[in-house]
Amino acid sequence: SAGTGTRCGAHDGEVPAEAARHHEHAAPGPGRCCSAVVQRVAAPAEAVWSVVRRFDQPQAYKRFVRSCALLAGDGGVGTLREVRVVSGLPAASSRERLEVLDDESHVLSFRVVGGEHRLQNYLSVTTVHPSPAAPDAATVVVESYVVDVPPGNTPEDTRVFVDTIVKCNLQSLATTAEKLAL
Ligand code: A9S
Repeated sequence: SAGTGTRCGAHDGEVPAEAARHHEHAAPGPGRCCSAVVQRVAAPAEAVWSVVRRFDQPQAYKRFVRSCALLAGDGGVGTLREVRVVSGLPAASSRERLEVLDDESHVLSFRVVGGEHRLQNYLSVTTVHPSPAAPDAATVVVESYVVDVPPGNTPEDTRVFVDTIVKCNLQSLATTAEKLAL
């Protein structure tokens, strides 16, 4: 990598350089960990982005979200949302701020600023881009994150937990966008 950040996770070769650039988080440092998940979608990038960009409607594809209310803003950068979580997770709610919404480059980033859960200082970046193999029909989505390792957990535990949630979200995103594109 030419930048100073760390690419969290192995997506070299799978993702164009200009997309990978958005996932170069600063080296996480002690007590933080990071990772990245890649998802292929059999739908055009515009269809996928139309779902991802709705910061006010995470429940459109995130199955762990029971409800979402905006506390400030109207869906642009700076919007604050409160997400209530379905039962069965070690969490009740999460308060999240939209940091980046770029409709041209297809980049969304949000930060967790509060809530009742154990993922302190969670920051994620999602990018959506046409698949090099079939740019009109297929899409690659990359989601990377950095988060504090909760007290009593290891970085490996934390990555397994968060990767599981992110993989679920991206698989559901794929299904949702593929239905939209029919
Ligand atoms: O919502 C996302 O994009 C990704 C994650 C990992 C969200 C995690 C979460 O919202 C729960 C689903 C509630 C799980 C937070 C912030 C903490 C959790 O424990």
